[in-house]
Amino acid sequence: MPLIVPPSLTDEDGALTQACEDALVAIFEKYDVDKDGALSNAELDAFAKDTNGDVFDEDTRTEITEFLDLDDKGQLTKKGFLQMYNLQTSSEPEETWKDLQKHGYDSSLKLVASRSEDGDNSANKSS
Ligand SMILES: [Ca+2]
Repeated sequence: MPLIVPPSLTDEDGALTQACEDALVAIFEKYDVDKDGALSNAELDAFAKDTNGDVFDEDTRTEITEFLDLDDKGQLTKKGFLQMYNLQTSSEPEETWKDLQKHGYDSSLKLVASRSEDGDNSANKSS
């Protein structure tokens, strides 16, 4: 595989770039099946399986509930999801790239994988 230099996922302050955040939010919303703005255990499991091939282990779960933003039901919020990726990206950007590619994004953060989203974008998201 040729060595490509993808755009940075973080800015000078270590925050996720807008393009990166947009991609992650889209992934988050894909797995937030009931659209309550947070990932339940089942939703998080589905995400982890698609991303890593397996559900998060106990340690990772503990870290998530200990360090990341949760809603009052203990579910990982969108903010927490972005926090998780901010942490990972600052230490291991290549891991985040791997995850993004897994979810169909190319090295310029464009969604390239074909998804069945015909008629699936009618949801009116007004937060
Ligand atoms: Ca949810």
